[in-house]
Amino acid sequence: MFIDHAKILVRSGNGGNGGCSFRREKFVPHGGPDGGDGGNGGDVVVTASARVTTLLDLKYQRHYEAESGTPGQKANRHGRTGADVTITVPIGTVVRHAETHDLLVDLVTPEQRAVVAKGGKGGKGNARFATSTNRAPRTFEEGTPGEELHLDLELKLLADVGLVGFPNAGKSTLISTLSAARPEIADYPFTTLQPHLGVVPLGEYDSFVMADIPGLIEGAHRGKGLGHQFLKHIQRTRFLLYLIDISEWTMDDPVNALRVLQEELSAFDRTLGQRAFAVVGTKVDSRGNSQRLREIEHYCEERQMTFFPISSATREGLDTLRAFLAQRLQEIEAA
Ligand SMILES: Nc1nc2c(ncn2[C@@H]2O[C@H](COP(=O)(O)OP(=O)(O)OP(=O)(O)O)[C@@H](O)[C@H]2O)c(=O)[nH]1
Ligand SMILES: [Mg+2]
Repeated sequence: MFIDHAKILVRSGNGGNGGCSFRREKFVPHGGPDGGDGGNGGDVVVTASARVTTLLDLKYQRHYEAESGTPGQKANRHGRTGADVTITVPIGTVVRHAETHDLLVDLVTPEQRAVVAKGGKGGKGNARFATSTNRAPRTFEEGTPGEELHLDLELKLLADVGLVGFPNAGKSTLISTLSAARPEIADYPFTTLQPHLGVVPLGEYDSFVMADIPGLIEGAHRGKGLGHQFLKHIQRTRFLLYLIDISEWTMDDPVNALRVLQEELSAFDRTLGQRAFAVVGTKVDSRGNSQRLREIEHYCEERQMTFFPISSATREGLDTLRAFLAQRLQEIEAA
């Protein structure tokens, strides 16, 4: 199951108290202070891993507690440091303080890690308080307590190109033709119920990441269909493709489809509506209604929108589209 939001409670370990003891050896009547320092408490750490793709585990385990440090011991022995607890989350996870909503960390690279609750410090043992005038101090420090806080974690996928379209437009088919991603594909609406990422290879060394999200319909921002909850997963893309089904099997007016999609994106996030994009007419292997193709082509031409006719079935236009995306991403990066 794909879960992109979770709230958890974390607690770092307490610092151990400093020790308070005196040397007691046979034949040494007044031994000096020998209480060691307390151990530091363990931290709560979050780390991003490409092997994790959902926050589902955090729905099952909602409490995370690091170990406390142990107290300092006699004979100047330090207490043991408490073990950290590490929470592994998908890349693209944004961690916020649940109450203040302050951003704690945005984990955008693999293996990136951050301490979200610092362990308490161990206290000094009485051995550290000995001075020339006070050779037998009973003073020792207490360890400082760990922190406890509620965290709000939200996964916002990271991808270069986002696919947007009505249900059945051919989004999942396109990503599965260009990448190794294997989302479900079927001839009914709302086949895809969760976002999928696919790595599109470019030659031997280069690649970009494409995101397929569930289909959008008019009124998505008011909760129609699957709503617009999935749009957050293309919020961080640099380029969008609006996929418009131009085959004879749909009744949607292609120009209206494009308008509705753009409006839905703008209603969700104005900047998303202004993101760089191109329009893609899908399923051109079905030429039953070339009128539809001409309409959308003409509409795009008039508005200087880049348009690509493609067919994932025959691969027509796919190489051109991929090369265009590679080029545009490079330009966007350079800008
Ligand atoms: N003839 C033809 N059919 C296609 C093409 N691309 C997709 N289809 C068909 O169109 C239907 C819908 O394709 P999907 O890729 O599942 O569409 P989607 O946009 O991911 O749909 P949702 O996940 O429901 O939003 C499937 O039956 C596909 O086989 C194409 O290039 N040519
Ligand atoms: Mg799909």
